[in-house]
Amino acid sequence: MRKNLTTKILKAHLVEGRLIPGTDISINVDHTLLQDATGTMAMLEFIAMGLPRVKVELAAQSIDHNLLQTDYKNADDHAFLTSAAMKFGVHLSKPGNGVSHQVHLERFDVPGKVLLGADSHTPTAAGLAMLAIGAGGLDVALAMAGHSFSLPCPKVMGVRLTGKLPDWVSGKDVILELLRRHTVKGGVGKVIEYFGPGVLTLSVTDRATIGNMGAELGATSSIFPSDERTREFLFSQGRGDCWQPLAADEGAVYDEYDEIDLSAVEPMIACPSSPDNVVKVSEVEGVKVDQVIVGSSVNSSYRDLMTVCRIMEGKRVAPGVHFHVNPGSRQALENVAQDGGVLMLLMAGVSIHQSGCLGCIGMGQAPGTDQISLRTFPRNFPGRSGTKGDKVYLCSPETAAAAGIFGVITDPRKLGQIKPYPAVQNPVKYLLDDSGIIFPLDDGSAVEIKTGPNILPFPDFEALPDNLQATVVIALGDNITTDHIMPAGNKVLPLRSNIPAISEHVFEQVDAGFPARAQAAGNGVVIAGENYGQGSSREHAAIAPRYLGIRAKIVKSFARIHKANLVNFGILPLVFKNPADFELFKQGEQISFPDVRRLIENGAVEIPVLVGGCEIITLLEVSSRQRQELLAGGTLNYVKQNRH
Ligand code: MIC
Repeated sequence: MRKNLTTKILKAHLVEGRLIPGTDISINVDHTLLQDATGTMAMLEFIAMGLPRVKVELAAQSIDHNLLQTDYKNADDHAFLTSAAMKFGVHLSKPGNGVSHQVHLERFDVPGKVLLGADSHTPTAAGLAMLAIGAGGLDVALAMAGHSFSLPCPKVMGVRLTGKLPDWVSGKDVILELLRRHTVKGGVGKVIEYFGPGVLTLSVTDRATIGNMGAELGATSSIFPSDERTREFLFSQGRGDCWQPLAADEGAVYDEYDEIDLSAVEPMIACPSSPDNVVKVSEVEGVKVDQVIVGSSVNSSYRDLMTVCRIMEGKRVAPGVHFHVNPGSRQALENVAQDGGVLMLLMAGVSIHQSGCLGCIGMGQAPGTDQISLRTFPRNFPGRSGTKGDKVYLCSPETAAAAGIFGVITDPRKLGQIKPYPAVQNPVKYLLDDSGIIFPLDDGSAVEIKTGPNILPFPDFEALPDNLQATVVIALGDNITTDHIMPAGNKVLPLRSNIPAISEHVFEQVDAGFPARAQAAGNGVVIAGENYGQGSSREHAAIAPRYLGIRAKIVKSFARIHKANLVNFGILPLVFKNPADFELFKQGEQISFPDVRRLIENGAVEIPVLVGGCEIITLLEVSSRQRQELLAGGTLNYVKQNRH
């Protein structure tokens, strides 16, 4: 049968299972990627496995999230991660060197390989034809220890691209158009594979933007073919030897199809406060803007930054607007600087920050009360910027620059009245500088791990009891994000290696009384609607509720990474068999799961729950290995019990 590219890569990496969508498979992992917000915990988990060195072809660790050093905590985490990277053979990208995704794209991504990263935006590597998947930190730590990665076999949605993007329109508009069509749930359980004649017209960095925000569709991953553009990019990075051509077979079959005529794509914008709340920029023109930010996790490459530089060249930022640029990497900034871009931005009144995630994860750059912020970031979930009730829009660098100049949301095609479209291309040969990367030592055994007082050992979680009695601690609606469950921002992020302290912030923006109620309940349950746990890969959205006593979450449907994280930390991920039963579960209700341990041991999919005198059925759809992990109280317990 003629195969699509995703199937070819999965087949080449398959360890267990068959490629039947929805069934469990395990695949070999070639590269792993950690960042500091999820990576401190993941590194602690790797250390707990007791291995002398990582067992993957290439492991990388970036320090890009927790860059503000308002006290010792983040600096201690950086020292811990640096020492651990040196000890275990991991490439370390230093603070200020760049966002993990951009740095990996430039220096490490290899077409055809599998990358597992503790960050939902890991599929940025789609731009270089890598099958890159976001996962919880523990899954990445296990991959670093040489274990295969298990996931439900995805469907493959083929998106045929034709035509060529018009001037003032770029990769961000393509993915926003897909979000408009398919919503934040539309990609769940799928890899989005791009093919067709339009692919060749897109730069690797535009492809990376589209791959990055495939995470917002809920997709398992995204992928582009490896072609001439891929070869040029790898050559420009001095890595031409990594190139190989890769594509779907002619006439390959996909589980689902969509098609985009690139020539017909218009400038798009996601309105507050969801990445799928997308309209044409022309529909919201005239809204006054207070803040514009270009860069961070996505749209922070040379092409994106230099496009903004050229647009701002000889212009001024409108009065009343604060325009920030967060370069994706030092390499991108150095190349922009070499081509005169830094001066263009400074003379226009733009503030240039260090390379890193910054405001994208709420590490600074929070907008003021009622202020409108336009960002090229991937997410605008409520409160994620750090400001309650924030009004954050997501757009392309072109649209961001137009708002910077005019002070109101403006269709960037109007810029054509004042200057020609810059049509910036990525450099043929980048200025290369790896001084921000510490390469692995041949033998790191003598390196001592440095820990600070905020780095606490992983808490003990007990095994699943025979019968479970619990209280409904909270009942929520659809599309609850991990930002709702476990907020980020500069106050909370430094606590990622201190579970007792971070647990006090669970559901902070939704219901500040949650932690106290959960602890008082002893055993607790969370009830919610569709797509529960969408967004980030942060496993703290499972660990911290578990620490507070949450033993089960019963919802209408789960997002993939969050469901896997719940199992990893011993929380039962249950789905209503009859979604209407959702109405029976009110906050404060006492419920019970009779004989739950035996049922799980026996492989039962239907788990009865008693609520207010009725018995309702919930479904536990997990692999047999995950059943063992749930019984043990989590994956770490299971791994420790089975270590011989
Ligand atoms: C995000 O965009 O939410 C992040 C920051 O990249 C996260 C990782 C985190 O929470 O540390 C992600 O998407 O996984």
